[in-house]
Amino acid sequence: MELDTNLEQLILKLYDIEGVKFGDFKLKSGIQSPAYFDLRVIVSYPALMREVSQVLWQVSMKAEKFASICGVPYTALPIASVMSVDNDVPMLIRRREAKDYGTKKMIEGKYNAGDLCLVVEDVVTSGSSVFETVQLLQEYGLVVKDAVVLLERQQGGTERLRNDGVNLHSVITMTQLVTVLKKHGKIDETMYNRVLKFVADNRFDIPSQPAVVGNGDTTVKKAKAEMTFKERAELCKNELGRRLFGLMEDKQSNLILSADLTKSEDILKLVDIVGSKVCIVKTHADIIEDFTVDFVHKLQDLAKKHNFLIFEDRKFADIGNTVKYQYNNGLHKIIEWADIVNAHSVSGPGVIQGLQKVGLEKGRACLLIAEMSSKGSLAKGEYTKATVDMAKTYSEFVIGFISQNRVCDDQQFLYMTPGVRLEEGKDSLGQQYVTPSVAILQNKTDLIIVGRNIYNAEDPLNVAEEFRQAAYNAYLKRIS
Ligand code: S5P
Repeated sequence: MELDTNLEQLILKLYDIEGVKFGDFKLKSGIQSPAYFDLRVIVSYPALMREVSQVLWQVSMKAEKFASICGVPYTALPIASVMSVDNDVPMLIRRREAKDYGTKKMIEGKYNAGDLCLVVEDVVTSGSSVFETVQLLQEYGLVVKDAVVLLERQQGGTERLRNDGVNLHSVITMTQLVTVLKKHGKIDETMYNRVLKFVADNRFDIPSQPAVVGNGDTTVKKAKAEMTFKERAELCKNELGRRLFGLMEDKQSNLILSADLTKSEDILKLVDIVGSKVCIVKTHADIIEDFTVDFVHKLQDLAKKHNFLIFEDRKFADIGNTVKYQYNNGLHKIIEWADIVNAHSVSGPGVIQGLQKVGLEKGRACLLIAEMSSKGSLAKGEYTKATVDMAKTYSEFVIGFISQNRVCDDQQFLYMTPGVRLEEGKDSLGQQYVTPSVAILQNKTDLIIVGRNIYNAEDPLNVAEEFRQAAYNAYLKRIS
């Protein structure tokens, strides 16, 4: 466990610039920790930045020969840049801003499918940040076998990553760090013991029976990540929401058809063709030129035949009293036939109160629009956060969100993403598209909403099946 003097000096420098601190710190997770690391400060110390990059480069020699390197954003990004320039090895940049740059490539730089890429990180705790970057690189066809990290906190990250098929090579471990700092009188014996006890007590262990995914030679073992739809159903406070969670798993579909056609006959024809592939059919009643009660009855018959729910994409946005009438009255009488409706949060909680006043007793449910797929949407940042808070307050009626990302961690909610095509891109009126796997795996939403790509297809059934498989397999991968 002896460190050479250069590494000892490096640890002391990191301590001096307050990249490593000791005391009582509340971590993001809410846990109280005696040690805290913030290596972002390194950018203010160029000589130290170079030194860190050099030691990381040295340990990267233990890795299989790689074609490029990629830093985990943000702290490791400048470190990877220095490693790249100093050693003349190409770099890739992983984007983080999926939210506002939905259609942009998430990996920047030149690469070929099958290239080996080394991931660079500053600190590893559970290994999840490194793994997220690895997954994204893999989605773009790159291969990752190794990652390097400056500080391994010894809380199970190395083991978890190994379980995911990634060898983590570290420059310094937490034990080495506190040993050096104690030796040089920077921390006392009590703090030294506290840190080591904290590490031992807060390990992220690998589940005893990891799921096995993949096939043939590429089979890897992965830690179980997340609850299934069926498990999440139990958290949902709305009966229809619970039914939807179950239906998705029974039908193996997290695909929503957006039936944006203007003639009722065309809609019914399309829905009968693809109904078996979807869990929800979404309508825009106000674009249907020949809307009648008869159309509604036929749509409901199809919903029974193919077992899907009906979602009227009305996007209510007025005061409570008005939306109550818009929902219950008027030509469309939406309350009579739509299982699910949605609302903008812009007018405040009154919009939900108005809708739930008539909707709850009929067993209906609502979604809030937390983000939009269109370019320049104002639904972001604080607006999105306030929308999430509103949903939590009214979770008997609100079952989830229209959003491009998993806008909160709460698994009682469903996250539904529009703007999905088999290839990323955009239309001429501001719509921005991501692929099913970006939506479900990377942005961690639950359902995809697809319109034109299906109803304009020559063979809507086959295309719908392609979307169903892509979205459901991405979900299976996420929970495995
Ligand atoms: O942010 C949004 C929210 C919704 S509900 N962006 C969207 O595109 N939608 C709806 O999803 C939109 O009104 C349309 O009905 C569907 C997307 O259709 P597509 O043809 O672009 O797949």
